[in-house]
Amino acid sequence: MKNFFLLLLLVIIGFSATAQDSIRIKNGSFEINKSEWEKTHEIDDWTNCGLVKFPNHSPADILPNGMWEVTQEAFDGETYLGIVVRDDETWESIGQKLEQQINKSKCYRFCLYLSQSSNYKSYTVNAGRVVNFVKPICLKIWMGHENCETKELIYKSVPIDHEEWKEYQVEFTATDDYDFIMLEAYYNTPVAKAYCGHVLVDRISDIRQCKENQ
Ligand SMILES: [Ca+2]
Repeated sequence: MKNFFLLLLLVIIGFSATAQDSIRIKNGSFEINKSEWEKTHEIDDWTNCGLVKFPNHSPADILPNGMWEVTQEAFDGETYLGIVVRDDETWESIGQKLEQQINKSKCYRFCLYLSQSSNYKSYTVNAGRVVNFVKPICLKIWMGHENCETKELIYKSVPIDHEEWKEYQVEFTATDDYDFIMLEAYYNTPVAKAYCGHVLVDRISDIRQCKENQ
């Protein structure tokens, strides 16, 4: 019986250590109640930072939703995130408060899945017509002290130009403690002229501290 309690104690300690090492991204698979989303266009657990910066533009999309001729299947679950850059120097982004703080000088890792749709058609005022938003763009990931703040860039993807979902690994060591994360669509810079493009995002894993030989 003594051994049983000792074993139980070790399991509890092990579980606690694992829990502390792992920071969950809330709704990292971008699943929604579709009828609610159609009414509010709010994404559960995320703030639409693009609307804060560019209030006259449309919000980030949960797809597929019957719009923009996007029919790509989700990598995980039913839906995923679609964020765009536009020809008028505006772009979409979303953010959330992390359940635990990211600590400075510690190495963290997580992964996510990215792809591009062959169609993402929307009207733009600048062009005066419907444009296919398919010029490849990058995904930037920021840390901040407040929601939607771009304090420290921890990741910038390559321009995403593939229709199949591919896993991308993020590894970072921040220079400060942070409570907020933000995902941002951005042009493949340097760029002479703003253009229309998009990136699709699905299944962001938990953020874990780096371990040797991992
Ligand atoms: Ca999903």
